[in-house]
Amino acid sequence: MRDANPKTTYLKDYRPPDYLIDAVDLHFSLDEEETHVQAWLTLRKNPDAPKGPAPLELAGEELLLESVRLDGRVLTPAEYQLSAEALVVSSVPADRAFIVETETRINPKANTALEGLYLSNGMLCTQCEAEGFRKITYFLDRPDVMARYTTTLSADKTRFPVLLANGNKVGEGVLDGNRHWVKWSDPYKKPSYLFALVAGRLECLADTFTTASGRTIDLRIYVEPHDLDKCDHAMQSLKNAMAWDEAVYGRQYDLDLYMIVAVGHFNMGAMENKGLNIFNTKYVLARPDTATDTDYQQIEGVIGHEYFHNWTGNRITCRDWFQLSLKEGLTVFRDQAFTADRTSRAVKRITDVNMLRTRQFPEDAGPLAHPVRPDSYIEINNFYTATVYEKGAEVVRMIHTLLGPAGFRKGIDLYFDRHDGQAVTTDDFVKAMEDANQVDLTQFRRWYSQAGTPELQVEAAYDPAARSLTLTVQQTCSPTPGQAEKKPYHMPLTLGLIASDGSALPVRLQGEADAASQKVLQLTEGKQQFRLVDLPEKPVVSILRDFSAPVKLNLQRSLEELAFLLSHDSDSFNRWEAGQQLASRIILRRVERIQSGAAPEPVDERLIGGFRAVVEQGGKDLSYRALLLTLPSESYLGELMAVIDVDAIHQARQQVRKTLAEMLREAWESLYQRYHHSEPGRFDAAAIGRRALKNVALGYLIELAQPVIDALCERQFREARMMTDQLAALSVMVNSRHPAKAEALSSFYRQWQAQPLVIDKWFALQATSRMPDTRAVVERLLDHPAFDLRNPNRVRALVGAFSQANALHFHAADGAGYRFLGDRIIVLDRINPQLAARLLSPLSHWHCYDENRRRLMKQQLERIIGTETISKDVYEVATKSLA
Ligand code: 0A1
Ligand code: ZN
Repeated sequence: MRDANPKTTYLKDYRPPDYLIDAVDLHFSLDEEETHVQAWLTLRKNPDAPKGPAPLELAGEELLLESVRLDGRVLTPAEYQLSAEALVVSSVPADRAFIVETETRINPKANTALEGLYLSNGMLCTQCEAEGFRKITYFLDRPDVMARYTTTLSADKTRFPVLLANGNKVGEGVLDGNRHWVKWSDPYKKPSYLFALVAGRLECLADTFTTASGRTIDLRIYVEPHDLDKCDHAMQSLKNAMAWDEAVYGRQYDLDLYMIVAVGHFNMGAMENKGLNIFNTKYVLARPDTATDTDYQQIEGVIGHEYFHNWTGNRITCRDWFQLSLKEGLTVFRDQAFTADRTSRAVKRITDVNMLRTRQFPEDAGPLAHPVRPDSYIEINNFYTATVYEKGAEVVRMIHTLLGPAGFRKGIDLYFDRHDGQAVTTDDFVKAMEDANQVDLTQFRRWYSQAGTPELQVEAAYDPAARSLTLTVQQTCSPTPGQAEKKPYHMPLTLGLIASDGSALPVRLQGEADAASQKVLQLTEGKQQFRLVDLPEKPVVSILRDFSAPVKLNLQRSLEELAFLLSHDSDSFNRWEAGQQLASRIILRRVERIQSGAAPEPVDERLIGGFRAVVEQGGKDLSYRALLLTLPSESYLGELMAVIDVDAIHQARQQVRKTLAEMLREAWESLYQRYHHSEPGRFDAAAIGRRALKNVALGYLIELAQPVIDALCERQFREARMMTDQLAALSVMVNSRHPAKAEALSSFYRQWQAQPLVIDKWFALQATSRMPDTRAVVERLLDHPAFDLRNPNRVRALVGAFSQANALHFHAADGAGYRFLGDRIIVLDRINPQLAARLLSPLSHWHCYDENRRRLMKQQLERIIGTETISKDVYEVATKSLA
């Protein structure tokens, strides 16, 4: 291991910094292999820190120190201590401001971890969150140290004609030797993780946005020159996001310039650096023929997310990294609402819940479970998790549901007023919500400190004589590592009641005067009863509408009742949910029969009838209909089993798909015929819906294994002018024994070899195939000339897709899938520890499988831990997974 005994950081040990930095002046002389960094830090003792002298400890890693000065005087080596992690100056003035000046050298080309300053396709760029700034210069690299930055960049004019940093450009000039310089100044105080610079041969798409108060903001999207034709959608998305934040939150942009740079090598999705966002190309570049509808929507979502961070993250930032969800949970909540407003509210909610259930719920149920506000970490980069982001967003959403939109807005306004320019905690956020609404959220705060997914047991008893319904709700939460006992949560349960004719019954709680078509119940006890009155008939209960709390709900229902809700629930989430439950029950019953060797039963008529009604009757939101017609995913079905049986799940689900394909054949055909016309370049919700529905129909039709359908599919592949259609057809071919499959794959490759993002799709499609030779194909693809372990998108497309989106083959009973992943992680860890650690997560779910698989998965984890030179990133995930 690089560090024999990696150190754990605890929330309980938080102390304010001993020193503050008011101003930072940085000078970079940029070069691919030898960048020279001079930093002038204006420091002073923190008045809130304990009095008396304290050594000044500046974090720094992988830096070559050339000199240190204190107030202009060169320090001798005896006056400071240097270690692999820090530069410590023991004696600095305690009673006045002083300047520490350092000169260091770094090698961006050697930086394959993509943290700090690195090279991507010849362009120099930075990634500083969470603790990457210390790989650029010695610094108080913690978010509660906020400073004003000026940055001067100089570089060769030919290789780096464009030089960018945070803030506004305040000067530029030429230098000898074909070099030039540009100076940037950021008037806003910021933590070091928001620092950024970019240098390269870039071109930009420029536009402007006029704010509500009439200021004109320059907008620029910088890309490699050949990508300039794929920036229009990103630009439009940015303008939409700016307008939305003004309309919904009353928040305007605060600098004169907003820049986005797209880079081909990036560990995550994108980064909200002040005034200079750096994005993974995947979330910027789009052209109708290269990007799918999902890509278009995700680009708008991620552009929105980073833009919204300007207020929730940058102006108000985190006190320490345990508070990460302060900015991430809130900003995800904001970007979800933005996308819901821009697309289909129902589809967005369902997509988000699907993601929560298949990624966050397993995390919360496994050895890596941690609270939304974790208590400790070894490597903070391991905590950019579904829990901190997605569950964090659900927690904010519950506050929104409890307070209502107006109350929430009051709370967030107060939060902005109170904390602008500060580094704060999730507690400060909740406090602002409380104070603005005069409510007590003490118990609610448990959502931040307790890990695990609560389970609700709901029973409904109707009393015809009293015309009342008693709902008994019990909540429990299983133990998680370090938390044996859980206390009850405070959560909103949105409730509707439906009459036998499908109409809404008024919801009135006993003792309350008003009735409404739905109500938000407040659950606070471990066991609690709600009495609903004035009910002329026994209602069908529709609870947890819109998925009002991130919980697992158990409520006994007949298949009849589920079919009824699938056709009648006015809550679009619960209507979809009913269909999913209906299908899940039927598929899981089949799984049991497969396991016991019993003959399969025919597929229940209620599912077929329910689907038939959805196919035939319509409804305006076609994307929503496409979701109603999609069976629960294999990973969600797995979530519902005590011991996941990947083979039986796959087989059972396939059988049901095939039956639905056969029974509704004409309906699928007519759907396909109705919507198959290509509509190049159209990305409105209606056109997206038509494509989604048509491609769902095609997916069912191909299960019929008939030459006419094969031909239909091939035609769609060849004639498509939109990537959504081309990829959908190719996916169907790759997952079947289509005779033209091999030819289609190679022609797709030839057509798109110059577009890395499309080639990523080509890798991922093959990695997620259900066909029996998939693992062999994946192994072969490792040797493909276009495969590159240094490019995270490529690694995710092949290794990530195979291990996270192909349960059937990854979990092959002989353990070959696990060994494949173990091998890759060991090699990758030396290149990019952060990415290697993220790829480990499938192995942490060993407890969900049978004895044999458990053993094989743990074997790989042990093997990884036993590897010499393992990073602390991988060490933390692997050891905690086994604990
Ligand atoms: N703050 C970014 C995500 C991000 C986090 C870490 C990174 O590198 C380690 C990069 C990006 C966001 O939420 O979009
Ligand atoms: Zn974020």
